[in-house]
Amino acid sequence: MPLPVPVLPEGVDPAWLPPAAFRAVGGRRTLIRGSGPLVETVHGEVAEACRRFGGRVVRDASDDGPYDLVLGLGADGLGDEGFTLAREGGTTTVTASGGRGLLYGLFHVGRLGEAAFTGERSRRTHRPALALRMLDHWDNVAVHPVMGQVERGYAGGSLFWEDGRARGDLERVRAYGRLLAACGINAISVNNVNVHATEARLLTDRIGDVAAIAGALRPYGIRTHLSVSFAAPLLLGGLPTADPLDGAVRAWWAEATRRVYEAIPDFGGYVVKADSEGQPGPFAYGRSHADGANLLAAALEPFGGTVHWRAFVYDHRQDWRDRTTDRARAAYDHFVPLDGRFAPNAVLQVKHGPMDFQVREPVSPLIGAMPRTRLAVELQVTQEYTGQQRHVCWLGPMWSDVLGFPIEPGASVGESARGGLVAVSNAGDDPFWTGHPLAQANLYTFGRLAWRPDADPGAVLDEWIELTYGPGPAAGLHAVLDGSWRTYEKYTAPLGVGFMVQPGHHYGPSVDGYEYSPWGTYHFADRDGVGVDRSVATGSGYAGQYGKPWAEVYESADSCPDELLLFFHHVSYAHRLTSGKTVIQHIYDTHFEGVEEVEAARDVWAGLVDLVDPARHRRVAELFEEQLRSAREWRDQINSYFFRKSGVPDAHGRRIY
Ligand code: BDP
Repeated sequence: MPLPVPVLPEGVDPAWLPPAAFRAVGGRRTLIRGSGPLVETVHGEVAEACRRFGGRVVRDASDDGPYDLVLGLGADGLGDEGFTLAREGGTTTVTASGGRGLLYGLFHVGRLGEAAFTGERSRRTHRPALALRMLDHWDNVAVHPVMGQVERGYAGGSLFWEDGRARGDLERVRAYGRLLAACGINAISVNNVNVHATEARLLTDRIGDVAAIAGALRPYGIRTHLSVSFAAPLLLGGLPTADPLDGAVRAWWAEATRRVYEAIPDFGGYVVKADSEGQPGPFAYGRSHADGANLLAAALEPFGGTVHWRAFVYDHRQDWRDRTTDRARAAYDHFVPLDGRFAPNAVLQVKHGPMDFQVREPVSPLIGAMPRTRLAVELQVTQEYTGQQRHVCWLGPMWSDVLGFPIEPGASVGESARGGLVAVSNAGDDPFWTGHPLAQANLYTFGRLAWRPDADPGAVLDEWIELTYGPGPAAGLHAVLDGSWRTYEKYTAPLGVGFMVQPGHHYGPSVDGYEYSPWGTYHFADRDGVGVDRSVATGSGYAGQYGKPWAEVYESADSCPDELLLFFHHVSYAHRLTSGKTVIQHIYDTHFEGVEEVEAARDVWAGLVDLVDPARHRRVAELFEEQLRSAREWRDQINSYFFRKSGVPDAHGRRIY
C-alpha cells in the first residue's frame, strides 16, 4: 500500500518541499520496482505527484513500458543508502539496493526537476560520505522552568512533545521526517541531553511515547535515538549505585535496553552527556568515561545500537582568578588518554570547537588525536550564539571550513568523523519550522554537508533557495544569506575571543558578562590589550594539543591566523594583524562594517517584496529590524568598551560613545 504523503497543518510553511517539489515527476509514466516499507513511501510520493500534476505510476509491471521514470530496488553493492541515476532512451532510472537509497534517489530527481528528464545521463553512483547524519533535539518533554520546552530553542515549542507527553497527532512529525530525508538526515535524538526527571522516564515506563515518534519517522528512513541519564539505575531502577562496573547496574541497563528494543526494534541508541554541567557520570564512582560509555555500549551491542558519548566535559565551577585552568583544554585532556578503550559501538561525540559553538573557534584538537576511537563531530544548527534565529546567520561557510580543515596528516575533519556528523536542531512547532524563515537554510545545509562534507556550501545554498523560493528572488536571497555569518562575526566578539554575551540566555552583548564567572570563558581585556594566551611558551599550553603543523602555526602570534588571534594570544591593542591594521582599529572597523552590512541586507530584502510570499516576507522584514537594533547595540557596546579600556581613538573619527 502506498504511504500517503503527510499533510501539513494549515499555515505551516512547506519549506524546501513545496507542493510543486515533484512537479517534474508528475505528468510521467513511472514504474516502481521492489518491496518494503520505504518503497511504499516512494510510491506514495510519486502517487501524490501524479494526483497533482497528472501521469501515472505502476508497480512491478511485467510489461516494459515505455516509462519515463523507473525507480527500482535491485542493484547490489550500493549499501542501504546509495543509489545510481542514469538516463537512456528517454527513461530516467534510479536503482538502489535498499529502501533508503531509493527514497534518496527520488529526492535527488526532485532536486534536479526537469533536468532529470532531458538528454542522456551516464550512470552515476551517489552515496553518503558519512553513514550517520543525525540531529539532536534539545527538547524537554515537560516545560522546564528556566530553559522552556526546547533548550536553546528559538522556533516555538517541541515538534515531538506537548503537555508532558508525545503529541497525539504526529502528522507534523511525519512531515518533519520527510523534510529531513529530503536533505539526507537519517537519525534523530528526540530529547534534551540535559535529562531532567520526566525525560529520564522515557527510557522505561514512557518508552511507548518514544515508539510512537519512531513510528512516525521510520517511513522516511530516520532512526530514533534517546538521551538518557547516566544515573538511570538510581533514578528509575531503585539501585543504590550507577557504578558502571557494578554487576547489578550492568544487568539493569541490559534489561532496560532489551525492553527498549521490544518497543522499537530499529532503535538507534543512546546519547549521553555525563559529568558535564551538572549531569551525573562515571567520575562519581572513580571510573573513566570509557567505563561509562562501554557500560551502555554493552547493553546496546546485542541489538546493533550505538552509544553517543559526548566529549563536552569541563569544569563549569572554575575559579576565574586561577589563570592556570583553561576550559579549551578540557576535552582533549579528559579523552585522549582513553583512546583505544572505547567499545566498537561507542561513538565519542565532539563539539567542532574546543569551547562552545562560538561564531569563530579553531577546530577541536581532539578530532585528530584519537585514531583508535570512532568520533562524531557535533555542530550547532540552533543559533544559540549566532543570533538566536532573530539574526540572519547562514552557517554553511563556517561548517564547510570546519569539515574541510586538515586536522590530521592526510585527513580533513569530515574524513575523521567516522562516527558521523551530528547537529543540534533548530526546528520547532513554529509555522516556519525555524522561527526565522531564513534559518531553514541552516537545517538544509547541515543535511547536505553531512551527506557530502566537501560539497560547495554556496551551491547548497542556491539549491535551498531554488527549492524553497523558486528562481524569482534567488539573487537577492543569495546576497542576503551568503556573507551573513561573516557579518555576524564582524559586529559581535572580535577575532575569535568569543562570548561577550549576556549570561544565561546568551542573546545580545555583555562584554564582561562572563569575565568574572565560573564558566571558564574569559577575554582578559585590560588597558594594554586583550585575548587569551593559549601558547605553550607563556600560556595555558592549549596550542600544544594540536599536531603538526597547527601547534606551531597557533603558537606564535605572528603565524596565527588573524581571525583566531585573540583565541590564542593576549596582544596589545597596537598589535598589527596580517591585514596591516592594528587590533583596535580592526575592532572599530569591523563593528561599523557589520552594522552597515545588516542595513544593506535589510534593504535587499525589502526589495524582494513582490517576489516572496507575503507571510515569509513580513516575518523576515520584522526580524531584520530586531537584527539591526541588536547589531547597533553590539557595535556601540564593543567599540565603547575597547575605546575606554585602550584610550585609542578611531582613526576615522567616527562616533564612539
Ligand atoms: C551549551 C548550551 C547548553 C547545553 C550545552 C551542551 O548553552 O544549554 O546544555 O551547550 O552542549 O552550548 O550540553
